[in-house]
Order: sequence, then C-alpha cells, then structure tokens
Amino acid sequence: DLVPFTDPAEAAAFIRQFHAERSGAGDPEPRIRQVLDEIDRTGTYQHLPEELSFGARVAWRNSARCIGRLYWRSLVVRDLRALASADDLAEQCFEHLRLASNGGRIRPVISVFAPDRPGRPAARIVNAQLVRYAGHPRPGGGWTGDPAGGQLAARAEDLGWKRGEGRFDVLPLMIQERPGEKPRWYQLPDDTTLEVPLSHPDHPWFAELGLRWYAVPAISDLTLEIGGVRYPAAPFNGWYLGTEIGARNLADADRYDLLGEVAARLGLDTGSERTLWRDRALVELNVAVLHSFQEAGVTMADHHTESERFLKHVAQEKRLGRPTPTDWSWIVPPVSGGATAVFHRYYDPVDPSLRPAFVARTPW
Ligand code: HEM
Ligand code: NRG
Repeated sequence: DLVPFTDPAEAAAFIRQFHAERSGAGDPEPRIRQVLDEIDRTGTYQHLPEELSFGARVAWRNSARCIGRLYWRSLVVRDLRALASADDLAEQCFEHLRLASNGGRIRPVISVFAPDRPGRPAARIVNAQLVRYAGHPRPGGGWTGDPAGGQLAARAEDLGWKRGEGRFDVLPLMIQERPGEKPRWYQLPDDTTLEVPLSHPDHPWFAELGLRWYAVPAISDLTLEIGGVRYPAAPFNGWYLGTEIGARNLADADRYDLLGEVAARLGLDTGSERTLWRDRALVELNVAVLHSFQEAGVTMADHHTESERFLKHVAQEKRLGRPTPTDWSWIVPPVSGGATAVFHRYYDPVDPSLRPAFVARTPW
C-alpha cells in the first residue's frame, strides 16, 4: 500500500478537536468520514474555512516560544488557498503588511496560501520575515546593515537585485514557485513598510545615531501544519516586544552590535566590565525603542506588561482544562529576566508532536 500523502489519523484527530472545542459544531463523525473519503480519493483534503481559522489560531496557541499567546483568538486569518503563483503571493504579502500595519495599530494577521498537494508542492517564501534589513560584509571587516540579512542579501544580488549603501535597506521579497526553479524577487512598495526612527526621551544625541526599525515582525519561514495538511507559505505577524529590537537586534554582537557606541555616547567607563556599561547601555537602548514606538503611534509591548499578560493566559487555559506548553528559555526576556513574573516558575513541558503547529520548514 502507498503511504497516503496526508496522514488520515492526523486529519481525524484534528476534526475531533475542532468539534470538541466548538460546542456548536456537533457530531464529528460525518465530517471525519467525508475527510477520510477525500483522502482516499485524492491523497489529501481541503479544510472548511472555519477549520482553517481554528487551526491557525490553535497553532499560535500551541507555540511554546511565544509570550504573546493571550490574544490567540483574535488572529485575523486570510484564506488565500486559491493562490499559488509567485506573483500572486507577493501581491498578497504586500497587502498582508498593509492590513497588519493598520496605520500603527498593529493587528495579528496570518495569510494562508495554497498547501502542499500530491505532485504539487506549494511555493516557498525564501525570506525569514516579510520585512528585514539587508547586510553586507565590509571589506575591512565588520558589517553594513544587519548581518542576519547577509545571506538573503547575497541571494537577492545573485538574482539581479541592486543593493543600496544604507544600514537599514529593506530586502526584496523572494518567492520560489517550484522545486529547482530560481526564486523571483519583488521590491517592497513603500506603503507596505512602516518604520520608526529611534530617539531617546532624555538624550537628544540618540536620534543622531540614525537608528530605525520596522513596525511589523512577520515570520515567513515556518510551515503551518493542521490536521496533516502542510501550508509552507503562511506568513504571520503580531507586534514587537521592545526587547526583541532593543536587547537583541540592535545589541547582539552578531547583529547591529551597538552597545559600545551607546555606552561611549552615555559617557560610561568601558574599561572594566564591573561598571556594568553593557547593562546600562542595554537599558537606554530599550528605553529608546519603547519611547520611539510610542511617539510614532505604533503598537509595541514592554516585557513587564507582556509577562503579566502571558501568565494570565496560562491561568485562563488552566481553568479551561488545557496545558500551556512553554519553553522557559524563549519566554523569559533577554534583559531583566528576574524582574519579570515569567522568570519565577516552571511551565508545562513542550511536546514537539503537538498539532496544529508552526513547524520548521522542510526542504522540497
Ligand atoms: C515567538 C511575541 C504574536 C507565533 C515569539 C517571541 C516573542 C513573541 C517575543 C520570541 C522571538 C524571539 O526571541 O526571537 C509575540 C507578541 C505577539 C506575538 C508580542 C503579539 C500579538 C504571534 C502570532 C503568532 C506567533 C500572531 C502566530 C500566529 C510565534 C511563534 C514563535 C513566536 C511560532 C516562535 C518563532 C521561532 O521559533 O522562531 N513571539 N508574538 N506570535 N511567536 Fe509570537
Ligand atoms: N525576534 C524576531 C521576531 C520573532 C517573532 N516575534 C514576534 N512575533 N513578536 C525579530 O525580528 O526581532 N510576532 O508574530 O509578533
């Protein structure tokens, strides 16, 4: 016997979960029979629109590394399963960014494009995020821009993209329609990429550093898996937690690596680790990030508030009889861990087989 393309056991388990959590959905058995029959005939099956929305929201709820899960029910699910071409995906990724940005009042959104089907694997978005900055190694050592965008920038240049000279140049979107094909690339239209210039409430010199960051973190390299069906092109976004930018993207030695420069401008003694100049520079960077997003009217969470909300979510799920599998090492923020509530406890264990889920993308 051939192994079916879509696992019938996964499919049936998902339909059962959908009906169990949706009291109005009734008896799951007729729908399960229909799904199993469709898998027999075609190798896979199509989710009903309500099943897709539910599946995407539960995949978020199951994301053990995500501190933002209190809002899982509010995810806006765009059903774009009819779209499979690179041009259509690019156009709708741009529309996704416009809808998500919403003039600064960021909305959590996922766009679900055509799934893998027997003999017809889905298109892949090459970029790790819809918006990210390019990076280029400098001849004398060091980097211009974001080293995390180095490989993608090189890839885009191979495809014919002409890079700029800036430190915050947005990478083009690259989409590979079929295995073995060259990705196509698309410059992001200006109205898709809301950005925030960074300034500090107490230090006027901070604005002169010329730093900025984009408003919408939109992850595009994870596969959404629901009931045995795999959606490799399913970019999603929420809003930023300030520390992602202030304590990692701008601070990490293998990213923008700005602690030394900020410490020098603050007049700190960088001659001894014991002055805690790194820590003091980190705090001021994070103050600047939160202040600037606030000033610009762009949604952003701080790590104290989001920690409290996450624990509220854990308690709420417990009352509903559900565990909240959680990866402590991803949930605790990269600064002031012990000053946040999420630090001081353990969590339900992570189960990598839990579904629906966002899973690492497999190559074709
Ligand atoms: C990871 C916050 C929305 C799914 C994370 C991380 C943070 C975070 C801080 C850790 C990132 C890192 O350390 O690099 C938030 C906030 C949201 C939000 C504040 C606001 C609404 C969402 C949404 C989804 C989602 C809408 C999916 C529908 C995930 C997943 C990861 C993650 C899958 C792990 C990513 C990976 O493995 O690289 N989130 N998130 N989050 N979040 Fe959320
Ligand atoms: N740390 C990454 C983004 C990872 C996901 N974070 C979110 N996700 N907030 C960065 O770009 O800094 N989200 O869906 O909101």
